[in-house]
Amino acid sequence: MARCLIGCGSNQGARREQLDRAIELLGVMPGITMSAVSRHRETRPVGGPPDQAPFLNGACLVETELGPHELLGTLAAVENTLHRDRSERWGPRTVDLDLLLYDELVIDDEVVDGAALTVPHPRMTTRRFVLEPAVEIAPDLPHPLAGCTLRDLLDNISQAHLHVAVVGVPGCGAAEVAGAIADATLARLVHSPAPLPWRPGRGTATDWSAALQACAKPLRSDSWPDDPHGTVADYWLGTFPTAAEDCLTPTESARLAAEHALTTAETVLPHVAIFLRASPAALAERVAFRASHEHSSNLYAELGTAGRSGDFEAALSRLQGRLMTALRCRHRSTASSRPLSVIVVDADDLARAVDEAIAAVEAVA
Ligand code: A4P
Ligand code: MG
Repeated sequence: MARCLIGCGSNQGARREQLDRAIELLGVMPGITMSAVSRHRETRPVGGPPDQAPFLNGACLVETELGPHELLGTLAAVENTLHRDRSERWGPRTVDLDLLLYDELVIDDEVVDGAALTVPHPRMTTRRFVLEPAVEIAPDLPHPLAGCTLRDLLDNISQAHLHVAVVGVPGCGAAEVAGAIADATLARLVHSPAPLPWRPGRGTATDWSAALQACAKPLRSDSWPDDPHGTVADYWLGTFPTAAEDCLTPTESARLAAEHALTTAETVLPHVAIFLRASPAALAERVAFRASHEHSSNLYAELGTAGRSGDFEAALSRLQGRLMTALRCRHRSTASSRPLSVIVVDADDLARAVDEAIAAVEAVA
C-alpha cells in the first residue's frame, strides 16, 4: 500500500459541493482508502487568466494499491465526472485533483498512455494553497526532493523576509526573470556584482575567489534587511563550487569549495530557488546574441567565441545538469545548505518563464 497526498481545488460552480463530491467519489474507488481530509479554505487564484474567481482548496491523504499512473487516471476520471473543462491551462475549473506525493517516489515527466506524470508535484513547494491544507492533515510527511517535512516546507515560505534566488547557467536569462519577479512582488532586487568567471578549461583561483567574495557581499547576514517585501537575487552562491570544477585544477577547486563553505556561513541562504532550465540550442543562441550586442570585453563575447566550437554547448549543458543535481540533492544531511524549495522553469521561452516564475513566487502569499 502506498500513502499518497492529493491536492484539491475548485473555482467554478458550486465549489464546496464539488470538492466534497470529488472526495466522496475518490474514497469509493477500487483500490483507494481515504484516510484524512482537510478543511477547505478560500484562496486567491495564482497564475492563469486575470479576473478568475477565488478558489476553494483542500487536501486529502489516501492509502492505495494503485500505481502512480493508475492513481492519476483515477483522479482524471473523478474530474471528468464532475465536468472538468481542460481547454485552458490554469483556467477556471469545477474541480482539479493533483497528485502531490506518492510515498517518497520521484517521477520526472513520465508519459504513460498519453498522460504525463511528475511526482512530487513540481509546483507544490511554494504554494501556500497546497501546503496549508496538507500540513493540517500530514505535517510530518516527508518531501523526497526537499529532504524535509511538509511542515518545514510551509515554515520555509512563511519567512518574514523571503529570499528567492534565480539560478541557471550563463545565458539562462536569470537577470531578466529576477527583475520581473522583483517588479511584480515589490521585492528588493540584488543583481550579481560580478559575472561568473566560467571559461571551460581555463581560469585562475584568484579570479574565482574575487568573484565569490564580490557576490557574497550583498548577501551578508549582518546587513540583511527585514522588511516584508523580500529579496530576489539573480544568482546563487552554490553555483560557484560547481561551476569552478570546469575551470580549476582539482586542488584549486577543493580550496574554492572550502572558501565557499566559510563564506556562505556568513550569508543568508535563499529559501526558494527558481531554476531556469534551457535547451542547449536556446542557450547557445542567447550567448551568441549577447556576444554580438553587448560590450565586446564581457563574458558573453568570450563565451560567444568559444561557442563556435561545439564543445561549448555540451559543457554548458553538463554544467546545467550538475547545478540541478547540486540544488536537488535528496539527502537530508545537505538540506541546510541549499534552498528547500526548488522550482524548475523551462527557460527556452523567456516570456513564459517570467510568468511561471512570478506565479511560483506569488503562490507564497
Ligand atoms: N500532470 C503531471 N504531473 C501531475 C501531477 N502530479 N498531478 C499532468 C496531476 N497532474 C499531473 O493538468 C495538466 C497535466 O498535468 C495533466 O494532463 C497531467 O497528466 P490539468 O489538471 O489538466 O491542468 P492544469 O491544472 O490547468 O495544469 P497544471 O499545470 O497541473 O496546473 P496546476 O499546477 O495544477 O495549477 N490558484 C489557487 N489559488 N488554487 C489552485 O488550486 N491551481 C492552479 C493549477 C493554478 N492556480 C491556482 C490553483
Ligand atoms: Mg492540475
